[in-house]
Amino acid sequence: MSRFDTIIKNGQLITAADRYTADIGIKGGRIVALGQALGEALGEADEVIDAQGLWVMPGGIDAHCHLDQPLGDGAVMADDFLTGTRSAAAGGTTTVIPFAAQQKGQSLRAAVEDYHRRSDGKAFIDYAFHMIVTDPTETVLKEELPALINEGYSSFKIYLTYDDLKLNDREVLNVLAMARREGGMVMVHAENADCIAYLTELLEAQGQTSPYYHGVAHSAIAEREATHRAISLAELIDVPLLIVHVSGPEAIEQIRWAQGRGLRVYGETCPQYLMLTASDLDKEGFEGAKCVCSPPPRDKAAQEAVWQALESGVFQVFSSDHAPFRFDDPQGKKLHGESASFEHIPNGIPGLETRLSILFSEGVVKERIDPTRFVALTATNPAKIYGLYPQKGTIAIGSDADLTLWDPAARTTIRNADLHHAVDYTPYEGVELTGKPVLTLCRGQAVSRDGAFTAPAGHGRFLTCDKPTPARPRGQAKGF
Ligand code: DUC
Ligand code: ZN
Ligand code: ZN
Repeated sequence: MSRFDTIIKNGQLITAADRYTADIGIKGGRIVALGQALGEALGEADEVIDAQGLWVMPGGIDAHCHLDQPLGDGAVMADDFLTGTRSAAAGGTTTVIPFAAQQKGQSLRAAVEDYHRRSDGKAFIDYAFHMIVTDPTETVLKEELPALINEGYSSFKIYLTYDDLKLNDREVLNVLAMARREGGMVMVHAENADCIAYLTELLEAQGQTSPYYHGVAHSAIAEREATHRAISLAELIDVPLLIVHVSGPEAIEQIRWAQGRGLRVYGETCPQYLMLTASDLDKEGFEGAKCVCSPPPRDKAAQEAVWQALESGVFQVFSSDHAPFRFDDPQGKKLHGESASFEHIPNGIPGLETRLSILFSEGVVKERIDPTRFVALTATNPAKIYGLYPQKGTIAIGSDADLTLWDPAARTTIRNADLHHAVDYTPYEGVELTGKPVLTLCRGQAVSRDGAFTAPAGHGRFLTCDKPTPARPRGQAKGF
């Protein structure tokens, strides 16, 4: 029997901390050796991959994406676990964490069981679940959530907007207190529901209903207010919190303020806030619907603020928020027809496959962030924040051999026809990039090689998550 199943030779290894040239020995899906001149003796490995000239990074962890999530309004997500994880793998991602969403009135346990049925046997890469808590009843808070957190579903999202999802402040406090007791990580969608409803009513009364006005109704002030409120409620309870999909300077300032005061407040942003602006919602006819997401893309100055927050460490996580709706589809963006008001357009844009390449090209190649920070944002920090580290998110002995080999100089142009999701568009059509993932390995198995799939659907395994260390309270609160 060979000492290694696979050796990756001569690559430049990049982790969140280091950058050096070495060989990686893989056995049984794990990294078992790091060194120089591994596998020189004949027969030491079944397979040798020459990574000369390539960068070898931990496979990406996309900690915020939506796959086959049931929606109450008739809209249907285009990607399930098969097409979504296929697309993610082609883009260099080896773990995804989508959402098992509780419908109001539904038990959380039932939502998780349903989501297992939807994912079983379909994924190309590994996956864990966040939960979405919309109905924090006493049973949910006292029984279901504590049990689920202990079983490996250790993070969940709450919403401050959307009528069918939002919690009021008292409910948020109850949920935060439970997270503190049980060690769960809370993610917050921070937009003020009443501000959005007020502006929507005003705009619609004036006939301003095209997709562009989605961005007006979802004001950055509404995002700032909800971000500040979520942080204040978390401070009251003394529990860490992660603000997801932050779009611009107003919310960033709140997070920076909290971090400056020593609070454990984390932030996530996404490619759309680097690449798109409100003008992308202001295209001819219904075209702008392709970029309707919440919070919406803002302006160039906001993009710059998001870059600065990525560079300076205000953000820990860079996710896609892949929320896949087909454009030309009555179950997608055209659910209520092309002349429907913006408020009836399904929210979300696709991005699982393009997330890493965009940050690599725009961030690393253009020298806004260094490669180690790229790894931290896209793999190591999400692994730590969601309880998957060190099994996932790094290159270390004993870690899963989840690795992406990058050609840092390859030039590509994003074309939807070349992507592997089931959505009929990408908001980044025609964007030119430098740097390309050429080989993705999940637990040592090559899954995607130059756009071809080399592992079966079903290779991906469900992962349970530990209670994350970053979810531990500071220990300031009394009486909880
Ligand atoms: N929130 C998300 O997290 N994703 C898509 C749309 C939304 O509002
Ligand atoms: Zn959200
Ligand atoms: Zn989302």
